[in-house]
Amino acid sequence: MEKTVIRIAIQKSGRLYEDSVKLLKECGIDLRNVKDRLKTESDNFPMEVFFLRDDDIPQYVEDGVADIGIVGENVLYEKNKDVSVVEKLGFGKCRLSFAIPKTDEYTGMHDLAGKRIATSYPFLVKKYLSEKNAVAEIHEISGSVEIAPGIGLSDIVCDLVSSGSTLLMNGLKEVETILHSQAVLIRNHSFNGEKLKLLNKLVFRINAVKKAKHNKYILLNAPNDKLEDIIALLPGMKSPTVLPLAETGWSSVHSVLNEDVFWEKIEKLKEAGAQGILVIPIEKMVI
Ligand code: PRT
Ligand code: ZN
Repeated sequence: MEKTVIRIAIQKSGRLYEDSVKLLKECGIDLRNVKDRLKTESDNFPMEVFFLRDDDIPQYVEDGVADIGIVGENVLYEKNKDVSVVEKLGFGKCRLSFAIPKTDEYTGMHDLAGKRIATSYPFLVKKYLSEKNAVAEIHEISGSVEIAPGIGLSDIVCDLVSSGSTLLMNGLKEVETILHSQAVLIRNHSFNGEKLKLLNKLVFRINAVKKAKHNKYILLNAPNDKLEDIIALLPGMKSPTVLPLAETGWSSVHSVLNEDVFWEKIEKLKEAGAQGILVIPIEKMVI
């Protein structure tokens, strides 16, 4: 019987490529000979990897040429293919926004009425305009959208923004966001059985990697008379680990802290008498 493999489509080169390969690696999936290949496989996980243009990934996954794929939500929703999102991946973050010349005034969507909008996302722009009952002329262009107003091709652009410096350099300002986007794992609808088990295995590993990134391992020394206050500040995975130090009257406390509350907790721990605080990144976290 042929061995079941799961086929994943990722971007061949570009902004999502490195993070996609890194995520697979962090999930313990080593890829053979990645450079300049259209397709490769893993030696230690039943997976084949196709390297494609990001725009083609939703179609390949819908057709079942690939079982799963990693793509930006911006591309996924623009292509509007029949696939589902399995997991948000936390990288490739950006937003799709309208931008206008920086000297123009903007009071709301009605200011866009009757204007010419240059974009690589005609489907999403059209949908947004119709939701807002606004009518404008859409000019689809495939790249360098931000130069369109400067050369008289359009009045407005709708393009991806991350730092905002591209807009700034082209004399534009962001006025309204229509989509917040990040890379997502998508899947074809129609597989199950062994292949679904492989997908679940991958998702389990992705979650362990994601959780680890949001948490830090913390070690600290505490005088025993302050132990109670310090432990109250620390959640741990169940509860903190407390070990006696060689020096009498002192203990070592180990715990896991979420990065959202990290700095605030560190300050409180110091105030409560903690010393020698060490913070260590966690590689994987399975609860
Ligand atoms: O060749 P292929 O078709 O695969 O790649 P591509 O050129 O279409 O895409 P690529 O590699 O540029 O981007 C892949 C994905 O990365 C996008 O679909 C988004 O999901 C995500 N992403 C995240 C971004 C950005 N951030 C981003 N800033 N994609 C593009 N940009 C561009 C934007 O278009 C604009 O030109 O960066 C510029 C703005 O950046 P700031 O930082 O100046 O605001
Ligand atoms: Zn593309």
